Amino acid sequence: MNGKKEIQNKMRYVKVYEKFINADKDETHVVEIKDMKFVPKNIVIEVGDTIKWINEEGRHNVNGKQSHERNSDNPESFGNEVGEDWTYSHTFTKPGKYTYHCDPHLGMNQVGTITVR
Ligand SMILES: [Cu+2]
Repeated sequence: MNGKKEIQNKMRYVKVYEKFINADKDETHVVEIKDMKFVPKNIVIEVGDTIKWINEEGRHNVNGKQSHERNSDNPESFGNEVGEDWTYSHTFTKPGKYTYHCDPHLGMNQVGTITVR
């Protein structure tokens, strides 16, 4: 058998295998609060992934709770209390589109979206 072709075939198996492994890997995505904004503002993740928000710039929070009218269509609630210098993590187990915002700065449009697929 042609040696080069054999290697190409093996590489193809490796790539398929890597894709399979990575599809199963739960990832953590970081969203930072910078200049009264969530960065990135909109993010797409996979079911089982975690978002870790990092706030090192003043008083903020994450409000993705269904009890707030903006977020009533969220598949599940998430969020934390207003405060300084925190990190907050949430693992998303339900697919769908989520909205959230910062309560003190909703008027300044400090908002974000998460699409879980
Ligand atoms: Cu804020």
